[in-house]
Amino acid sequence: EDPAKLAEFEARIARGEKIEPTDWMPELYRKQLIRMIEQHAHSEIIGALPEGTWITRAPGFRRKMAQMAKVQDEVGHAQLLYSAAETLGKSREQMLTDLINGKSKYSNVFNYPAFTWADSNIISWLIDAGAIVNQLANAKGSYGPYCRALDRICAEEAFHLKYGHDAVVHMATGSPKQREMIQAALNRWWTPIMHFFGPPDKMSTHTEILMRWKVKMASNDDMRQQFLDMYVPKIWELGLTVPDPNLKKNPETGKWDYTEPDWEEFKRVINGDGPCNTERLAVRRTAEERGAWVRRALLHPKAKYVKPLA
Ligand code: FAQ
Repeated sequence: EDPAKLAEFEARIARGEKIEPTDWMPELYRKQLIRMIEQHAHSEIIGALPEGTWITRAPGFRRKMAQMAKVQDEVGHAQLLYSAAETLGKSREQMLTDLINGKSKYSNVFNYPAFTWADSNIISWLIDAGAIVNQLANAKGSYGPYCRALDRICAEEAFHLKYGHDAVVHMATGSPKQREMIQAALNRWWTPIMHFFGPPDKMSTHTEILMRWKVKMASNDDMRQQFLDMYVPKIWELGLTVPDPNLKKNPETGKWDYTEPDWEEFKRVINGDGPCNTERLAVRRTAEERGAWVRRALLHPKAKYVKPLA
């Protein structure tokens, strides 16, 4: 790679300029962004599934409507992110093929089941909270199309967070059975949530280069700490407990001490061997097969009402 071009590229990033699709960029920057944005897009469509199963079973009409709107938003986020990734030269079809074949990763958390309505509420509150911590930071990053997509996503996620918080407050201040259900769900989700921010910095493969090029604006451990700072007090406020006896803020370091979640479990889950990986991919595969005729019709040169995409 041309050292002069690389130096200019890095100088632009240092000045806080955005890199746009037609600008020169190192191949590794392109490759890393495709990997990360694609994984993020897949997480949004797969992420729609655990909560999606609760649309028909949400308690009451208003909750059903809100749940449906939220799930629909998540799928919309995937659309924005696939478009952002496409600007880097990988087609949407290829990305979806790689998802279905298990070649691309997506967030660990969506490989766990939402057993009860309370699980769905914990996802809506705390997974969205984690996503916002990550996305607000990275929206200030260097790649224009990804940052603009993240800005729009964050605006909608802010609504999801309020919806999720409201649902959890309702359960936590409800009957003893409701409190028991929400506590049980929190216990089930705590480890996956701790995993959500990625492996500890010392084990992270990509953080160094991604932070140098301002794609990632904070390390995995820093994002995890920020999440704990913002949400552990809110969890405690509701009279709920976190299933980690070692979780406490260390007055000396100003950081949270916690028990390391099982990183072997994390590796298994992100590499295809979690409780729901097979089921999640099977749903996507069916959706692809059933939607194939729509895509064929849209792309047909004689399609009358729709401008061909290609
Ligand atoms: N799950 O070197 P690092 C959402 C992989 S959106 C699965 O630290 P990096 C919205 C990583 O890919 C949630 N895999 O990686 C919603 C790499 O594997 P590779 C998704 C993970 O990229 C809410 C290996 O481990 N958000 O929730 C995970 O520097 C509610 C080494 O790791 C994003 O994708 C994980 N948690 O940092 C929807 C945000 N963590 O590729 C519905 C964008 C790590 O070498 C309902 N992504 N891995 O084979 C990022 O910010 C980063 O990619 C990280 C990982 C922070 C996820």
